[in-house]
Amino acid sequence: MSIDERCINTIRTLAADVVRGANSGHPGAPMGLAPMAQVLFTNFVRINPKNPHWPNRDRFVLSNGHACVLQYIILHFMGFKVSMDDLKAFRSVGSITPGHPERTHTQGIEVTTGPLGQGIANAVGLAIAEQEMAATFNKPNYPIFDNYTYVILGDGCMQEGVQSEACSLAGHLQLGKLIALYDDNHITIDGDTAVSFTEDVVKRFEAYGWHVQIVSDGDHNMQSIQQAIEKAKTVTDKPSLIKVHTTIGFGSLNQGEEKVHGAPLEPDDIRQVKEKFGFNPDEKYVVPPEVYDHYHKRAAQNAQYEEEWNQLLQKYAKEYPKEAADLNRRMTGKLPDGWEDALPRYTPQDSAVATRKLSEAVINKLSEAIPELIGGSADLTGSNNTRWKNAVDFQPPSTKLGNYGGRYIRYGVREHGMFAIMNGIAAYQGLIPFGGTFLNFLTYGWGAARLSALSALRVMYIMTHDSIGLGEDGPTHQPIETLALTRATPNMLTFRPCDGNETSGAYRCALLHSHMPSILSLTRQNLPQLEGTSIEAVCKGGYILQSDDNPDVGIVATGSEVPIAVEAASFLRKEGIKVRVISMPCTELFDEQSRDYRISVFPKGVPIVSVEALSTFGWAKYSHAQVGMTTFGASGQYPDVYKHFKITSEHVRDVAKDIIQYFKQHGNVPELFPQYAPAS
Ligand SMILES: Cc1ncc(C[n+]2csc(CCOP(=O)(O)OP(=O)(O)O)c2C)c(N)n1
Ligand SMILES: *[C@@H]1O[C@H](CO)[C@@H](O)[C@H](O)[C@H]1NC(C)=O
Ligand SMILES: CC(=O)N[C@H]1CO[C@H](CO)[C@@H](O)[C@@H]1O
Ligand SMILES: CC(=O)N[C@H]1CO[C@H](CO)[C@@H](O)[C@@H]1O
Ligand SMILES: [Mg+2]
Repeated sequence: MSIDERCINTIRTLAADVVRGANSGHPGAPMGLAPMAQVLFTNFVRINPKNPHWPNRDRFVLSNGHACVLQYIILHFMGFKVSMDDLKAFRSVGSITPGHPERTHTQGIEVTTGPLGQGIANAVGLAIAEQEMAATFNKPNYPIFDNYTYVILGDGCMQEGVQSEACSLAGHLQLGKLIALYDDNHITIDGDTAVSFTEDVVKRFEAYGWHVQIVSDGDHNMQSIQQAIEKAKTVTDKPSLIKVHTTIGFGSLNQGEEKVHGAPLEPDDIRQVKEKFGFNPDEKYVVPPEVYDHYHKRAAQNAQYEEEWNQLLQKYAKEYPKEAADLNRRMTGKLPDGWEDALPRYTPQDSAVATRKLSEAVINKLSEAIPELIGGSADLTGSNNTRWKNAVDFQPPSTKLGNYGGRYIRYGVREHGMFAIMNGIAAYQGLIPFGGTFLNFLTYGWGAARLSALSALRVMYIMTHDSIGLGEDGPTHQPIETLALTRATPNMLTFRPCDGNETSGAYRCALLHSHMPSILSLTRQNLPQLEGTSIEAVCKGGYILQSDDNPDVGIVATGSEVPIAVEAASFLRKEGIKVRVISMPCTELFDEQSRDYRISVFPKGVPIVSVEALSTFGWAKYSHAQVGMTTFGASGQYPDVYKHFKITSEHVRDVAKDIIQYFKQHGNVPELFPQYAPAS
């Protein structure tokens, strides 16, 4: 038996043991993918367990994340911090070997995968980032960034829409360093792919502009896998797809059937697998020393590659000190000194402007101050205002539409793809992505947006047309429930700024939170610059914009409804009622403030009315009465739509008066942030 066969059989038996040990998981794909992984990791993928974050490492993505036992085993073989005990703890709470790969949990996992289709789209982002970094930092004789993004994906990923969006763009962008291996095993959970997936994948990818090869026997013919990857590397102007025919659960009595997809193999089956592959059926979790040796040799070789790269970088630093310093800064995640000074500030005398336009002003400034910002839009550049003045498009030079040093990506009408690609770009290190579309289309790509949060990536979602305030386009385009969802999502910040200062403040906080995504919810309609707004206050989440002493009532509002609250307050004052107006650009950050601060903003005994032209869901936490949406919107000129749904200063005034009356009659105003008293 060759050493390669020995390694492959070890992967197969160990995968069966690990899944059986956890009594949960997916043995079929790892067993079928073992030869592919063996070829990839012992000949191609350059990663160094001693320094998992080496900038010019190859990136590997397991898009069919359910096969993660395979990835954990390879990392273990190589000497990453994944021990045999970690493998034995697969899928248990607190382990570094969760049920699907998570970049925040395990060294060597580049992106979080499992929701099918995301990984391949992330890989497109990683490959974009590599091209961008290469174009920015490489100099003649200094290929500082020149490495590959390898992906394995299965039938499930091939069927998902997000994959099509991203791969179509990858073909257009001619991402020659992206190499995807498709595990064509004809099986998904429902059985043979004949029941639902009969398209010609090869033709589809060729039509996208990919270079496509077929390996007809991925179970035995390592040579052909090897040759196909070598060939793929020589194709520099197209991404590569290698369709590899494999047998799911290879070696099991149920090989080739859906039974091996997602359940542990029966103990008897595992015994016969081990006998077949030359292992003692009475032993578990066996890794022959020669297998470790083989992988450790490869790891040592990779460490050597890194060493050579470090030397290259040292020479580079002497010749290009400025670039080297910037590269170093970016890799450590530090923003450039003084970037905050670039944020525009406004005075109350400045004219009324839509926050999407104010956002454009911020982007114009920050694109210069922060060279690692890389923007884009899902075909709404004009109305999103996401493209700065001197922006160059990120495009293959052959298109004559831009170049790879360009920092503006034309994502096309591909929201889900854009979000997943941004996750890949952010995961690469050294770049900060932002992308624009209408707020209502955030949920078109929610699968990826949620993963930005789960995997702690600084991605900025520039979401315009953020309420019924978009007017004529009507309810199909008017978000209602969207911000309730983003606010309910852990590790994600939702900003709805009300004017220029707050828009600058929203960008500031978004950039300062380096381990979470931010949603910037921006208006189409013009908004006045409100006396008392501040950049700095945005990071507190909510603050007193204006207040009479001992107010009778408070009005809390966000974004375009803050001016409505201010006008309602002036009406109330005319009637001798004392009012406080609270601007709440980010409820999540407000919730993090001390209870003392929160009570100083929402004093005990003062009834509060909330105003937001989106779902009222969630506002009961900050108010005793809510003005907002409880239905879908309507098509019409935006002032008429606001009137129709009674989101007006007059109505807010009336609700405020009503609630003051109500509490006069009914006694105590319920406290909004009661001190938690644990039961004894
Ligand atoms: C977005 C998404 N939908 C559904 C699932 C549940 N799921 C996990 S694996 C799988 C089938 C995948 O088939 P394939 O990629 O061919 O994997 P194989 O059975 O060959 O291992 C499904 C539907 C998922 N993980 N993600
Ligand atoms: C914006 O903030 C500055 C302080 O940074 C302040 O002087 C100015 O009045 C604020 N603008 C508005 C419109 O409140
Ligand atoms: C640092 C490093 O591994 N660089 C390699 C990236 O890939 C190219 C092409 O295979 C190699 O020539 C580099 O040495
Ligand atoms: C539709 C729209 O608002 N387009 C605007 C986008 O931004 C450019 C430049 O700021 C304006 O000129 C357009 O009117
Ligand atoms: Mg399959």
